[in-house]
Amino acid sequence: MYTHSILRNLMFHLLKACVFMLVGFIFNMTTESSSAQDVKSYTIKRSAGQITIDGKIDESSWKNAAEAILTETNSGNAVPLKSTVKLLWDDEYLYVAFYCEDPDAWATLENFDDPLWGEEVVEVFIDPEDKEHTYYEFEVSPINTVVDLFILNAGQANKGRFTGWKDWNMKGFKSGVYVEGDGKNEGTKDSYWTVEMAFPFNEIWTAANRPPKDGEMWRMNFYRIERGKSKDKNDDFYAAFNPTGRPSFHTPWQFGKFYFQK
Ligand SMILES: [Ca+2]
Ligand SMILES: [Ca+2]
Ligand SMILES: [Ca+2]
Repeated sequence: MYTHSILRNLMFHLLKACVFMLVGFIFNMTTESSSAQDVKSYTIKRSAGQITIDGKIDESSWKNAAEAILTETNSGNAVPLKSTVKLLWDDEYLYVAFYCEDPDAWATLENFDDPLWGEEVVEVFIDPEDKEHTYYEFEVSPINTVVDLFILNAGQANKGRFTGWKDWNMKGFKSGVYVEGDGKNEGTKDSYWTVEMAFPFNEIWTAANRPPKDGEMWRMNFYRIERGKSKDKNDDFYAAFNPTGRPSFHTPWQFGKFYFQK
């Protein structure tokens, strides 16, 4: 009898442990998949005519593109300076336009592939496959210096550990910047800077379709780094299309969902 009751107890505890493990597993699966479902989405409309990549967002097509407001990367709270992004596409290019309100835009780095993330910059991360492990990263400064990288990311289970291949360059990428003020020197009184970019679909090698099909979804995120004063980091901010929930841009499981509409 005694042995039986010990066995029964053991079985009961084993069963309880199994149930807890199963519930934990299901809960983890649910929270992981729900994080990808909760990200913001955006519908990319076709451009009606030519987009001139000069940094001026004055083509009539841009007026019909939805304006998405960037918020603080970690928290999703509002940022103190208006920061927005718009997208368009045609058969050849994906077009991106940023607006950055900025009382003092500045930049020192002038060479292609310089480490721009230490200064003021807008950034585009593109993951056409939606597998959350590889993506293209582009950065453009107020003086139109560009760095592009191909990123390999270990994923959410490995806390987004990543490495970047800077020697990868996208052929045919175009960018233009317009500054209402002076984008070079710090301490000058400026109003805003705007950026236009064109990404040739043919060079986005990991995309299933080039150009994308009607209704196709790509994971992407769009960021801005504002550095109030280069010597005083207190008024820096980091803004994102979809907040990443942590102080890092390299969070592909939190990239937004972008739908191409014909
Ligand atoms: Ca333009
Ligand atoms: Ca600034
Ligand atoms: Ca590069």
